[in-house]
Amino acid sequence: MTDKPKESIGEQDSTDRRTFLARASVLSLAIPAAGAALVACSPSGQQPRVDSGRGASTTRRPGEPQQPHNSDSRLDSSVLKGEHRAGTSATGSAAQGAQNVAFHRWDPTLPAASTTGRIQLNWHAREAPVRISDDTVIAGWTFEGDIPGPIVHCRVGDTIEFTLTNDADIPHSMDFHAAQIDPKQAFRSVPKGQSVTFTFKPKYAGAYMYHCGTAPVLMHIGSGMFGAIVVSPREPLPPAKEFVLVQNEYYLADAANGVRASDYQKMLNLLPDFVAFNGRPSQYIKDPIRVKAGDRVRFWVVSAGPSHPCNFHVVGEQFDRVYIAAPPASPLVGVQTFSVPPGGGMVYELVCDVPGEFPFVNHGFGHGQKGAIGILNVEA
Ligand SMILES: [Cu+2]
Repeated sequence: MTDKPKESIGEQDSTDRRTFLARASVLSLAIPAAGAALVACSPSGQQPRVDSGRGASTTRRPGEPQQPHNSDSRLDSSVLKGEHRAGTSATGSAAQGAQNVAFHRWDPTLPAASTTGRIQLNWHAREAPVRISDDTVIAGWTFEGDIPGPIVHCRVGDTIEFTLTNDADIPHSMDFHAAQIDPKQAFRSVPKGQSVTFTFKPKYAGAYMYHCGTAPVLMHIGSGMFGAIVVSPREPLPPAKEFVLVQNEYYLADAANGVRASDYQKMLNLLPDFVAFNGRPSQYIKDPIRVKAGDRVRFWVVSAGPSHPCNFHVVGEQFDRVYIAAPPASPLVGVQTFSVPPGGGMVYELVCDVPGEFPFVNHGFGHGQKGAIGILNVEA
């Protein structure tokens, strides 16, 4: 990994387009799969080239520090072009019709796994406004029109046949963390109107992130292109009430025409406006997750980031099992709090011995206070 803290978080006030492009290239080169996705989305549609960084050209003004710059990044960084506000997600149709977008509670219930051993997914990358609370609509970049994207639930060894079609003006892609596959091909960016198809068989159980890997990845995840794929083991886990929680941060510009766009500079500065479970800050305070006393509860928790972990804790409870990797192997027993790193997923189990209202929180309370909090309501 190339670590460039000065360029990532140092100069906060620069809006210079050239500097942004150079930074975006630094980010993409720092992440091999993203770099591959970057070069694979050449406008000419030619064979993707290996992006080692060595062949990168440099575009800079006299006196500017030299940074790696890949000329193919023009397409990916088209977020900066056109009539929308530079460096934000207010592209294409992301902000259109926002006043008419209704709030809906994002259902955290884990859907049943496919019983056929085969799942076909035909998804679209779409720009769409998303209401994340009563008073906030964001200009979203989405999978299937919502944030997070749909939950996928399969079992180890199932076949996932996935197609992404890009309806948006700028390129997008899909990176499933549950796949072992050539990222240069499968996770490549596709321009508007085009599709990418790939097939994989998850090898390990767990809660896995998926996300758009198009450069700058920070911008694409930060604008809403992420979700969870839950891979259950072949041998079913003990019966439980199962829920999926995907944590993410929002970094938002001021409202324009009733919509707040995601702001790339704020993402670089790592200080979110909101942190949410399943895309909506504090939604499960207003409308709790309900179970019965005696139930075993299993949370499949993914931290989508883009930059912060989820320090998951349930007030008044203890986890009798935490699987930091593939369940049912090697559980941690008797855990109060355990952190899911950005880009990771873990499985938390508890038994609700007594009725009551149990807050589940990101115990990094700056994040809890910004919306990474909900209520588990245990009814008698
Ligand atoms: Cu994207």
